[in-house]
Amino acid sequence: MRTEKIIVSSLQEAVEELKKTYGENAVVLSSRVVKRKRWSFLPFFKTTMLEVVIGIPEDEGEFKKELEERTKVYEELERLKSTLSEVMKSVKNSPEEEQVVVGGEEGFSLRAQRVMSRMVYRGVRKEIAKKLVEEACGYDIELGKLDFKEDVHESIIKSFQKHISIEGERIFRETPKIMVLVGPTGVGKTTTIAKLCYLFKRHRKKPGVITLDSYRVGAVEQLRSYVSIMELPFKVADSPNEFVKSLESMQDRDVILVDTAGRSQHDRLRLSELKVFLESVETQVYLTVSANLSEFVMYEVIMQFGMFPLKGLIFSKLDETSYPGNVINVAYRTKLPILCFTTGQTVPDDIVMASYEYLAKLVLEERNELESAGSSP
Ligand SMILES: Nc1nc2c(ncn2[C@@H]2O[C@H](COP(=O)(O)OP(=O)(O)OP(=O)(O)O)[C@@H](O)[C@H]2O)c(=O)[nH]1
Ligand SMILES: [Mg+2]
Repeated sequence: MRTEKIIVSSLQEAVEELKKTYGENAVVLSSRVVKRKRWSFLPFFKTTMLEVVIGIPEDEGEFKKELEERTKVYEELERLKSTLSEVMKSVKNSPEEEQVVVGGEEGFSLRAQRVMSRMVYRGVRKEIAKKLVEEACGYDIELGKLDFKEDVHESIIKSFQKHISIEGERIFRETPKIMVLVGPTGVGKTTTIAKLCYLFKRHRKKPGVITLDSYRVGAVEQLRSYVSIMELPFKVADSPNEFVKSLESMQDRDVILVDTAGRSQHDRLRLSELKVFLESVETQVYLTVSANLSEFVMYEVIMQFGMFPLKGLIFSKLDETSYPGNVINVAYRTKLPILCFTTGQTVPDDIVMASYEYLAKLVLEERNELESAGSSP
């Protein structure tokens, strides 16, 4: 194809000129506005004209081929433009840190990659985030990639349901008879018991409380004051024998919550003492793990307290961690059910019974979005 430039006053004029001079197959390839002197005898007066590049086919077959190629290039450019605008949007909407975490997940849509990045940024391990997002996605034929088939939260929740076990609100329907809270020192066992008592009462259950912690100065008084406000029966048991007697005295209760003294996960002797208490009756043991620990230390705690038949996990001090994703990693790997989270020092408000919805919020939403969504149940 041969090209030529013509100067005309309008596109209409260009098309007419083109047909008249170069025949039916000539085409307009491009045009741009230029300032030109229309009448040479007027030295300064310039007017707006169009410079049009026209293509004149020399050979019909060649011309068609060239036209098709140009169309392909335009289509390619359009596609590139839309991908870029998707990239720009995702860059604009996500905090800077999130962009660097995951990259090169070629098989995933940008949206899926962004969700993965956000999860990793919140502390979920990359391989776990990838697995969870993969499960939440389906193959999108148009994109040629894995993408969410429905709402992102809904899809992630379905994926969590396959991999993470939750106890949560179920304890208010299928209430265990004796719930024992164990865990390292100062993780929040006693305050969690007070919070749980309040929730049981709200669900019209009758709780009672026994403490096995008479070691720490003030421990008994701390719990007694919470329990007396709620007008619940309360006993202190110093020996396995007393423990059994206290349990018997609370037979009318729907649930008995048992507080224990904090034990370091390294103190096997103290842990064994506690084991003697718990062997005397059938109990449901929940391990309280502080959410602000590193994932490694969480496993260490779970291993050492694994000498008890653990029924589930309570993650405390969620308000003190920037990496709630650790909770997902631990639940994903250990398959232990999550009972609840504690989110602050205030009794009874700062507790959230675990749910898949809350887990999804934890790793997908901004911290302030989560707080405004309410941390109480
Ligand atoms: N920030 C924050 N503090 C909490 C939370 N739960 C408990 N605490 C605080 O942690 C401290 C220890 O709480 P306790 O309930 O006494 O902990 P414990 O596990 O019973 O402690 P020991 O009986 O000594 O092993 C207290 O100051 C609580 O107010 C929580 O979810 N977030
Ligand atoms: Mg305590």
